[in-house]
Amino acid sequence: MRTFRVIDTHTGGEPTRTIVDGGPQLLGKSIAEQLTDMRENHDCYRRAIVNEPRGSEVMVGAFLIPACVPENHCGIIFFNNVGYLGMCGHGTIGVVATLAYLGKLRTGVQRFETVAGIVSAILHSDSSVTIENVPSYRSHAGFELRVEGIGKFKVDIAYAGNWFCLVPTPIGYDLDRPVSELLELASRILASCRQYFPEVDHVEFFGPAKTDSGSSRNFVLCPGGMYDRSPCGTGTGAKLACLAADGKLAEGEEWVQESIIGSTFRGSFRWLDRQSGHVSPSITGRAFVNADVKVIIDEQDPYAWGL
Ligand code: PYC
Repeated sequence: MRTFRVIDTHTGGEPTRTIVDGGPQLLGKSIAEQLTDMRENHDCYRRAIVNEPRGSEVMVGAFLIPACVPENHCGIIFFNNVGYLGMCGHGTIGVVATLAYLGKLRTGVQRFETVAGIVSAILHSDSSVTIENVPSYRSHAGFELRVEGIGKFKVDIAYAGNWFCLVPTPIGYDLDRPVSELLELASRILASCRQYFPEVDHVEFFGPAKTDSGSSRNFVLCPGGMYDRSPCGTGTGAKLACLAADGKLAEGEEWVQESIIGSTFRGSFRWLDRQSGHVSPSITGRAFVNADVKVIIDEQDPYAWGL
């Protein structure tokens, strides 16, 4: 019988399950090399904690590894039901809450190594967390996408640690439609978009905010075919990069992104390079710890390592 420890959090409704003890010893000098080792030799840990019967398709996992550079707090490898994520905003907020719960968070701004680059985070006295994401930018503006049976419409393609297809107006769909319909539409858009931009693995719809304090509401399709319950940290970063490029939001101005379930992230950006449109997005949200679990791998259980 093998055991390891995970801490569950949710950030605006979106879960993160962090392996804090008993995970694999990864080989490699950089996080990229360690990701390769995890993917090729220890993928069973990913499947065990995010896939059924222990996990679910909405679960995002995080594995904490020692920092390659001593000043950084630690490295984080994020994963989901179908593979690995370059970065995860709600997940980073969840990891900070987890480290605080364990009493392992140092004070002040902490730097985390992710596959996409360095992300800094600070835990505030009200337990909210602000993360500063990797450099983010819009690569294509108003790209005309044709989707069989739906028609032609314009989308933006942007990077914020993950690649997004941003659909400004969900083509005759409002976000109050049943989630199953939004999922189907977003999946069809993703399939079309990937013919031109194979790197894109998230689709984001935008609609008007539901509350007076909100700037906009979104719906985000994630790579595993499920939708983000939170406003998606990297998705909000991608939106901020587009708003910056369009001159629709000023540096430092606040953008309140509502999720499909009504949870919110507060965002703003700092210019890194106006010419190339690179920004540094900041996202503030709050995560709650909701389980501290001993995972049991019973070698007699055919599904111990997940379906
Ligand atoms: O918050 O960046 C995020 C995220 C990516 C996928 C699910 N959540």
